[in-house]
Amino acid sequence: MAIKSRRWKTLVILNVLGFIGFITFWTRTNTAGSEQVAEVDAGVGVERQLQQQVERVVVREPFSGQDALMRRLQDLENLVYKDLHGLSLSLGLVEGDKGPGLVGNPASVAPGEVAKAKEVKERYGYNAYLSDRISLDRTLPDFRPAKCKNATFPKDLPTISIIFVFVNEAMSVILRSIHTVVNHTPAHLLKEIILVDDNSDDKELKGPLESYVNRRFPGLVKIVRNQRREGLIRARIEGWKMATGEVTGIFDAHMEFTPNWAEPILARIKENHRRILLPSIDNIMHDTFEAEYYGNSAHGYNWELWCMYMGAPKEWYEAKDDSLPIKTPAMIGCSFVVNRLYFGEIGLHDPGMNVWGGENIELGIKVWMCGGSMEVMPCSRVAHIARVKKPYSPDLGTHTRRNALRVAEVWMDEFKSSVYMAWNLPMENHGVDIGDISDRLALRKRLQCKSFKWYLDNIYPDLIRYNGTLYYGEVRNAKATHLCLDQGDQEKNMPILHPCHGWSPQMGRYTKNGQLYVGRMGSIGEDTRCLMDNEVSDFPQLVDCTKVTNVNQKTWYFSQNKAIINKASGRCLEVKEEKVDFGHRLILQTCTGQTWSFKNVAKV
Ligand SMILES: [Mn+2]
Repeated sequence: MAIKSRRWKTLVILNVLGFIGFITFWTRTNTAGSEQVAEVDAGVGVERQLQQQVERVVVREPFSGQDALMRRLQDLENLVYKDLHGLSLSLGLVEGDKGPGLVGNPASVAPGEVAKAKEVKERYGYNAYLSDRISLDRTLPDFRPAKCKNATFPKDLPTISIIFVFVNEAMSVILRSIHTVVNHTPAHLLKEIILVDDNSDDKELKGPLESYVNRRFPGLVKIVRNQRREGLIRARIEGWKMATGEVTGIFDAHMEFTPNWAEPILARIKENHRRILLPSIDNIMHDTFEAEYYGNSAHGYNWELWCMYMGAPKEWYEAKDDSLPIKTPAMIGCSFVVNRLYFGEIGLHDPGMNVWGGENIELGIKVWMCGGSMEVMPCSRVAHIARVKKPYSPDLGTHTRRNALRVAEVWMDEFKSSVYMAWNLPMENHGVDIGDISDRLALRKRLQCKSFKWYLDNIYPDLIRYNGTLYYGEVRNAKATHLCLDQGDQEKNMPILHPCHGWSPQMGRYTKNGQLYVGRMGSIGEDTRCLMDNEVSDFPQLVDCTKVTNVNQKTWYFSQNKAIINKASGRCLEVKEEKVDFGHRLILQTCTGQTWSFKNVAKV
């Protein structure tokens, strides 16, 4: 339907423009050699404006046959498409300084269009219907720290190729990414834009997108089309192969760029080509397209290798200059800039990873361990739509898990058990086929990279370490194997027995030091709570381990299929049949010989 009505609009507008064009052309050829432009009766105001613009663009040379005629038609076409925005109008889209949502303000659809907009949103994970009405050229508020605004840059910065990867993205959103990057990147630095279509289903993203970019930005845009869906990770690599600029910028195709976003980054890479730079990412709300400032931060991750924002390092705050680059252990992943050849040298993304997730963490770990660095630039700002629904498979976690295990096996040395723990997988016979990693191990060797311990000590000291773990996973008592040790109601600090489900509230860990933790593994900040016998209560408590001053009270003797005995009291953690929720209660009592088992054994 949308395509049909667009086609209809295209026809009408091209007819109108063609008519105006003919008149203009006719008047020009009839006054050839003269500076004077004939007055035409029809469409006076617009016509006059059009003539002035023709004056501006037409190459002045005597009328000489077909060549000149063709050139003039070409000029006319450029005029119509560029200066009068005919091409975007024909697609039902808006260019220039008009329409709703200017300067990043929230926009909304008319009351009568809400239902339609909702339907479109289900498809894309953002309000694509609204996006179609917002100018492809709209600007955003200047969120840069004040000091950035006076910065100057060398003229001879490296050139950049911009790579946008998409699958089934709304056309107006892709075009806004392209328009704003063209608008805000100095032309002499923008080598090319590469669109990687990861086998989208939407027909609009084939011919219509191609003809738009070729006419609107002649010679600037290259398109790579995957014949089958490769996933974001391999699709980025395809785009990189096509690039010729000195630097590559790799982005999601739902971004908006802002003035001077490129220069600070390119200057930083010019100084040292081993730096991977991340623009600061502000948010575009998926519903209203309002731009929202996101504070300056580094990008970290947890042991499942899900990324997250985290505070900048202490030194950055101490320097009291918010325009300085922020050292970061990894990246969120939707936008990064890297010297093209250097990205190749350090092995790009791991092509053996599938679809999405984990590649962003791998790149951070790898670049630091192998002699480079990764930084967030507060002076360089882009905005990104956080989609409520992601493309590709509905269960992205399966891919992320597999990719995370590849990262663990290649890069994490004695810390790799933590990734298995976080996903609650045994370290052997886990049933996840991670594929061949020999190339990646060879890469690490070839680049003579440092150890993961060095990386943790120096680059990501905030990540809580779990490599002192002996056993992990669900914890069962032999007398009630359908029940698992569970953190229970967090407020009450009382662990319980609950039917087993294996999710994080039942994640147990027993360490070399004899501590028994129950609950989700931490990443930075708060750690999991541990079991304590306060020598008074008949029930165990689950508390912040760092606050227990009597070490013996939080220390337990245990080995697989044996009793769990507290060091301070000598009492055992046991179960007792009772009329409580699931028929059994956890208690501390004189040992009666009950035994426990953890689901998994950690191995280095
Ligand atoms: Mn994204």
